Amino acid sequence: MAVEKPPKPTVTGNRINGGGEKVEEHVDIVRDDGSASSKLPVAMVRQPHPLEHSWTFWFDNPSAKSRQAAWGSSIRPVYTFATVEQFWSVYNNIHHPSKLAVGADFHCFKCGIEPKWEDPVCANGGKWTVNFSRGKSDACWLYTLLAMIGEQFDHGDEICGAVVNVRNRQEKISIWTKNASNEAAQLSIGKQWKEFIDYNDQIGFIFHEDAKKHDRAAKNKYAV
Ligand code: MGP
Repeated sequence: MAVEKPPKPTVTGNRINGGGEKVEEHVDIVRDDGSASSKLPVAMVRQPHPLEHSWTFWFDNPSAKSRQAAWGSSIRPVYTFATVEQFWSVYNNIHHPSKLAVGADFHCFKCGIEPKWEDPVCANGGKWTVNFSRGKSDACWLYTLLAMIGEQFDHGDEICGAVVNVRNRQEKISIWTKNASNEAAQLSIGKQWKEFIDYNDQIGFIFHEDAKKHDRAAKNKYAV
């Protein structure tokens, strides 16, 4: 008499069939070093991954800027994202700083905070700035965004957002913070930022209050 064999477990693609029972799709999770993997249900991996905060990209159109009566009247919110997936869907479909027109300002600020000195959350703040020659800031811009939205800063609550200013000969990336007088928090942010973007030269921190009063003559209050 022929004996029926028990169903044999099989792995087909990423569908694990234990033999007869309900099939659940899994994906392999491989460690950084490529070693042993574990498995997570596909449904779990496909869930959107929420960020700690929602963030808004803002763009200032340089052609409108030259005609504008007041600074800031042409800054526009472009897109607000709240998940990792939404971030990449935008980032992968927009120009990076090297491709933006001279004069453009591109901002990524926590949702609800306008990228202006006048915003009440920014009013007592300041900014750290790193300068690059034209076309050289793309990688730093991405690493800065990832560090911010990924909550890598110990004093992340202090951060309003970041901006890249595209100018004739240079691109400047700045991180705007809330309480410029909180020296310890500002120094921590400046030091960590340099590590995240692998930047070794000194960077300076300007209070918005000083920028308002002295424009380009405003002096750094902190340096790291
Ligand atoms: P900027 O564009 O931040 O600096 O500010 P940049 O790139 O060194 O200067 P540019 O002339 O090469 O573009 C330029 C000027 O814009 C400032 O001196 C202010 O007059 C004005 N400005 C900039 N910001 C960020 C603000 C702001 O938040 N509010 C107001 N009212 N004016 C601002």
